[in-house]
Amino acid sequence: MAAYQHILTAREGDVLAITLNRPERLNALVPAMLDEIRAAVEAAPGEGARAILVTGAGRAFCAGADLQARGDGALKEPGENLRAHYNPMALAFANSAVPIVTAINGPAAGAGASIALAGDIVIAARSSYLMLAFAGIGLVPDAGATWLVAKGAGRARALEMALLGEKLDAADAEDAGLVTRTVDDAALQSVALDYATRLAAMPTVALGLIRKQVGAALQGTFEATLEIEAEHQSAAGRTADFAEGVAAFVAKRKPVFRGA
Ligand code: T3D
Repeated sequence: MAAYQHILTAREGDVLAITLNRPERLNALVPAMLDEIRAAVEAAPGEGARAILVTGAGRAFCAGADLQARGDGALKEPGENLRAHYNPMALAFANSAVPIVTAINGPAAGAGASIALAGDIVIAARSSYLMLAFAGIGLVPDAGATWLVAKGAGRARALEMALLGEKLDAADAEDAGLVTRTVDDAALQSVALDYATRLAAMPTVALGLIRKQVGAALQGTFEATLEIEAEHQSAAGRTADFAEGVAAFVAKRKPVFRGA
């Protein structure tokens, strides 16, 4: 596994745990950190990980772009920065071959909210919140936040969150359909790891295809989705895990999926 400067990575069985690790700045994002997150997500399946778990070090999940670094004048103009660093990271999440669980342990603001909501399963600590903190500094939502919130919660909620930039607490985020489950703060990491571990023991190829086809369904027509389902079913049907799933069902035993 590569060594990183701004994130921590650790293996928990077949789960790759990624911890955003700039706690002194609430895990605010700098370009090198975005590149590291992308690299870790992209490398995970090749390194044998069958699920990814993302969380933050310290009291925050992530406070979005590092505004102090921008104050230093060290950064490119924002659009360029998005194309070079944020968008490749967002696409790495969207295109991951393995499922992603995010564990929101505290504030998830700006592009930090985008990362939090990029999980397939989003577990939020009761004290955590989401905040589209963009308009508050004269910017617009980015790193996928517009799409993720509008698709996840609908137009009215997306506009409210993006225009006003207020905090949305975990329980309200769950009600809005943005969060899978809200849990007590003390239980967050174990619940999130349980989900990731469960996903890592499932038929990985099928799960990767499910991620893709749900993404495609949110953008395509019913007819197009039917065709994608058929293509994906052919691919899933060729896996050893499908053979194992059927054999286990017939033998009335628990399947053991190998992820291929
Ligand atoms: O080119 C580009 O970069 C374009 C891309 C933009 C993407 C974006 O994400 S834009 C949105 C950027 N993020 C924000 O505007 C959020 C800024 N942070 C906050 O509003 C608040 O910190 C929070 C609501 C997230 C949390 O508030 P609170 O009261 O719990 O903490 P705090 O006291 O504000 O922050 C604690 C420390 O973290 C503090 O440092 P200090 O005073 O203890 O030395 C604060 O400056 C630092 N910090 C928090 N957020 C950031 C940050 N430092 C740099 N960048 C931050 N985003």
